[in-house]
Amino acid sequence: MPPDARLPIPAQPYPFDLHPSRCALLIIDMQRDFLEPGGFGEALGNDVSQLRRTIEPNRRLLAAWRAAGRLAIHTREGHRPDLSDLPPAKWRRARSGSTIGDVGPMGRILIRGEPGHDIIPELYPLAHEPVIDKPGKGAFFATDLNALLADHGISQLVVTGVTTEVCVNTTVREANDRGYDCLVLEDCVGSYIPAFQEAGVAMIKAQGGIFGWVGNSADVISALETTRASAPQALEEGAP
Ligand code: TIU
Repeated sequence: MPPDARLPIPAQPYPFDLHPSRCALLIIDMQRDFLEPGGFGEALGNDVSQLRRTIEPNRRLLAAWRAAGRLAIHTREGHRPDLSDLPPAKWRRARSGSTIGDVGPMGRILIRGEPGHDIIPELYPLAHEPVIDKPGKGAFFATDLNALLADHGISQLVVTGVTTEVCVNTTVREANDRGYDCLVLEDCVGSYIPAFQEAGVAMIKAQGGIFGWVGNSADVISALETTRASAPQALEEGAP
């Protein structure tokens, strides 16, 4: 693929001009704590099975993204074991039966280094893929994500993960204000609350794309495969 290749992706409110050499895949918080029973999501009173439909499309997308030799970045929401980066307000509002820092079936809830904090096995990062540990909902707050994207010459993000109206929306808004073009893939983002899935997606693309674009993973995968078919050698070697 030539470095200036552009792939038109069907999206709303209008097609997204994907520039692979300037675009990163940003997978938000696909952690056991949100997707598996016994973690933070369930502690907040949610039915975690609502998110599982996002796993397979994310898995296929990540495989295609890796095959195209492009940058994939993973994020994890969580806190230091001594809770020094946990604002008291977040702790108070996360309280139910158990809360951040309490011991659950996957270790201490939402604490870095614990089994529940890690990415689900289906989407586990490769050794060279950056993992951004974030204490907040947005992936830019109190992290080096912006510096990392600048280092890689990234100006566009394909955004997936959970949950649609919380960490995905917060991150897309942060990214938009920093000048990134964001394409959110509807089938690869999920919410515990069906009405919020719908609203969370709608508010990204409303008003002419006020925060970004909304598309689906099949269109991104087929666009990447088109370029792969035309230059299989270069792509397999991860050349620009
Ligand atoms: N509660 C909820 O829907 N989400 C979060 O707390 N974090 C993320 O979205 N990752």
